[in-house]
Amino acid sequence: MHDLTWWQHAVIYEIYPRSFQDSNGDGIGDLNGILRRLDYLVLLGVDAIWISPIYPSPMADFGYDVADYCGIDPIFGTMADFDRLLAEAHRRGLKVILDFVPNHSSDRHPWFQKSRSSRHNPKRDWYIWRDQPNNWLSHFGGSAWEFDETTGQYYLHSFLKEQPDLNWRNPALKAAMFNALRFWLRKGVDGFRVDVMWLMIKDDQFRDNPPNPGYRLGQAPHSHLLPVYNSDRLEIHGLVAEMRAVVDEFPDRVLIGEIYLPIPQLMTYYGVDLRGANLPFNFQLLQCAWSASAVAEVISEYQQALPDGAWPNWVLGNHDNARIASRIGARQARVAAMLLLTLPGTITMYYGEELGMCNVPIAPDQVQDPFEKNEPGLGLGRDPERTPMPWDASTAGGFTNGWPWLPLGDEHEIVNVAALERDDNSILRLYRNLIQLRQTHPVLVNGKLEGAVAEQNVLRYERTSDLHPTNKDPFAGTPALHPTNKDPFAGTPALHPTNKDPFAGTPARERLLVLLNMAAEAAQISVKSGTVLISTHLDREGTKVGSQVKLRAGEGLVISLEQSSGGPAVR
Ligand code: TEU
Ligand code: CA
Repeated sequence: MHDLTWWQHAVIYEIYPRSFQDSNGDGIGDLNGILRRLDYLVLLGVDAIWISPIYPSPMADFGYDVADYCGIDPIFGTMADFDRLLAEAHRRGLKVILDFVPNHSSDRHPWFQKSRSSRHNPKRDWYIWRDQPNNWLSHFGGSAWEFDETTGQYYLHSFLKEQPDLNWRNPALKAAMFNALRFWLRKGVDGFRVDVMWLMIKDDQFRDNPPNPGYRLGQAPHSHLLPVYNSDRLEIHGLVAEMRAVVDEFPDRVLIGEIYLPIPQLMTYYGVDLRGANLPFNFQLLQCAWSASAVAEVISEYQQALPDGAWPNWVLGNHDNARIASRIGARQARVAAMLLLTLPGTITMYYGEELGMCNVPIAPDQVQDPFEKNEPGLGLGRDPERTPMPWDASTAGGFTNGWPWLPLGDEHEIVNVAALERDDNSILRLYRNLIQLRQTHPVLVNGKLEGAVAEQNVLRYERTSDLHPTNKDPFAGTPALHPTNKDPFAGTPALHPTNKDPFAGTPARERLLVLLNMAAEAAQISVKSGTVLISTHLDREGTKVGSQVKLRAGEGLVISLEQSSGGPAVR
């Protein structure tokens, strides 16, 4: 994988900092807590951590309301703590990605304080003020407009009223935000996950949104309208390209966009000539039904829509969505792990997924999430997937010496890091082995994906190294590489002088078959002969399979297929 940039072959691990590890007994996770757990992450095998916002914040939306884009909230620690965490992560070969929240600030941000103070304040236009509201809705319920007495106008807030939207059409605001990016990039931060990238620019005429004929009861209230005029506006792409250019002022950084849009629109965020986001987050697996045919369709659709040269990525969970083990059950969570870690491109996982962690039920008097407080009882609240990481079986799970800000689930007595580390068959072991497999078989990262078909309820695809998924064939026109030759270019005229060999140390041509039984019954599948590299059950490694393979209920296999007769394949 030597010719790939680090983020292309990375497994990114999202840390919700309030819930990962508390170091000072206040019941809230912090930077020194993350520091303490870096070695756990190294052992797990991930390449990068993305930390949800740690900036100074009144915490109306737990950090997604930023009051200073260049600071650290005391709840999480100090700037010195951050610098130490960054250095210690880098020392261990871990990259650090920060969350950037450009669509809105906190209403306590000094910019907004000035903006709301007078219609003539120079910061007035850094936010979006109107004499009259239109019909736009807040994602967290109610109108997206709030009347402000002082100056007698309404300001826009796509989320809480404590999160006024910034006006990205204002050049001074834009410059200030780009300088905030540079502040962190200069420190050595490896990239950003950009919050609600597709919402940053709104219609300049503030036209009303049309009603959504597809709205169904129980859906989030803002789905009453189609977000035609306040999301995914054409001008966003120029802005994303500018943001990318700022990130590209520094070598080897990554720009990731949080974008909830259907595949065709999502793909436009790679930008003209791929100068947009390096990775527009692909949330397909969060949203599709859990059946072999549905997942096969999503994989094919995503692959086909990927622009030439665009790097794919897959996400299995995040702090806004129900945990995968709760969505599909403990057994299928292992299948999901194998799916995730055998798909092409960059992988993002959410803390606790490696434990098969479930949503934790939150009693009404324990609710923290403002979304649940605004729209109670619809099941929209996000506290259940944000509960503390269970490190051991003790009362507070080793997360804190104090009282955890959200409860740990009862199951944490069994489902915790210490217990799963002792169990050779645990999902934690499965995650470690799959991540390792991905590292030792680069074909899983950048090989071609063929198939993606459903046979009964078994999802089947192959990962093959004969063709690069995006660059066509990296070796086209070069002599066949010998599988045992460590340096494929030794003794040959200079080949691809700028490209290192992505498959060095692995056979020249690999064919891995992935079979994922997404049903609760066993299944029998016809295959070519090969050797099992890994089973979700962790008990068949190295066994040979012939013309038929039996998959147990909820079993997934990665099989290394034997090459067709005549020895190593010649391209
Ligand atoms: O979420 C954006 C987003 O789309 C939310 O509306 C999401 O759908 C919601 O959480 C319901 O599931 C981002 C952040 O990830 C989220 O945590 C923030 O609350 C939100 O932006 C505002 O910054
Ligand atoms: Ca703390």
